[in-house]
Amino acid sequence: MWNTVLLENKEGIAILKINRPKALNALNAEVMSDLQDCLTKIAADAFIDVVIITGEGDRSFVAGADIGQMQPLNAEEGAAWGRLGQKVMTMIENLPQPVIAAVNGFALGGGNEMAIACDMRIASEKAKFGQPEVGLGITPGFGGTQRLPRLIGPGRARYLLYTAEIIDAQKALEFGLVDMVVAPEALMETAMGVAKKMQKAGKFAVQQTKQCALRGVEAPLTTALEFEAQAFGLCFSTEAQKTNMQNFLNKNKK
Ligand code: DAK
Repeated sequence: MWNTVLLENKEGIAILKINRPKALNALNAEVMSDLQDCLTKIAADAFIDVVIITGEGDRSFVAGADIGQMQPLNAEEGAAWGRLGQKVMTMIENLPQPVIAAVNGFALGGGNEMAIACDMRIASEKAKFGQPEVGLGITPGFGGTQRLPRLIGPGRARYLLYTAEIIDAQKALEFGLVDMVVAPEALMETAMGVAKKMQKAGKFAVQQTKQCALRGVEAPLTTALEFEAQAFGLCFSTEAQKTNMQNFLNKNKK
């Protein structure tokens, strides 16, 4: 359906692969356009419970925005490209389903920004992370200056953002940039295992919890707690809440 993005639905778990392996899955205009289309479809698909994003091939998740395509841009075009990238990363972040980044290799620049727009990150031992933009004479432009400090704290984020240093998966784990590090051959199996745990939980409850986690951090605590109270209340109008709680009560009677 798309040239640069592959989408497969494995029993309700969608695997979205960035598919430009010869360019280490660098994000060019075609990938961005395919991604917008694909993410719109995923958001509206009631048969997708969880999304896993990964890169095609065994070398790279996404090695950043396409440098060849960016090099000739003027200031106005650069700003437009940055806004498009921000829009796509925000589409990933705002998907109703939880999103796992299965980082199989390089996650650099726009690739790291894509990984941090996901709900969580599972990394292969071979993965490498960084924001090399300042070395190219630009700022990170797909949300990195804002999402990275929110995820790992201002000190570590500024270290990565200002030095352009590339770190390995173990260091990324120490920095809190990734949540788990596994052997390369175990990456997809581990991501599927995590996805299945979420799938087993109540779908509505998981999606509401995601909304609270996402919106809450941006809001003052009192407003965020009100989101939580409303989401909590809404769950009591679902079949899953009645059935799952009744099952628990029945089990305890035996
Ligand atoms: N763009 C285009 N092509 C890339 C690429 C990239 N980011 N990364 C790799 N490739 C291509 C290489 O050109 C090469 O293509 P061929 O020569 O074979 O045609 C192929 O992938 C294999 O790469 P290498 O030959 O370089 O492979 P190595 O193993 O030697 O090195 C590497 C792997 C990942 C260390 C190296 O490729 C590398 O350093 N790549 C660039 C990584 C990088 O700097 N990424 C950040 C890109 S900048 C903004 C908007 C957007 C952005 C910023 C601001 N505003 C509007 C403010 C976003 C910026 C970025 O993401």
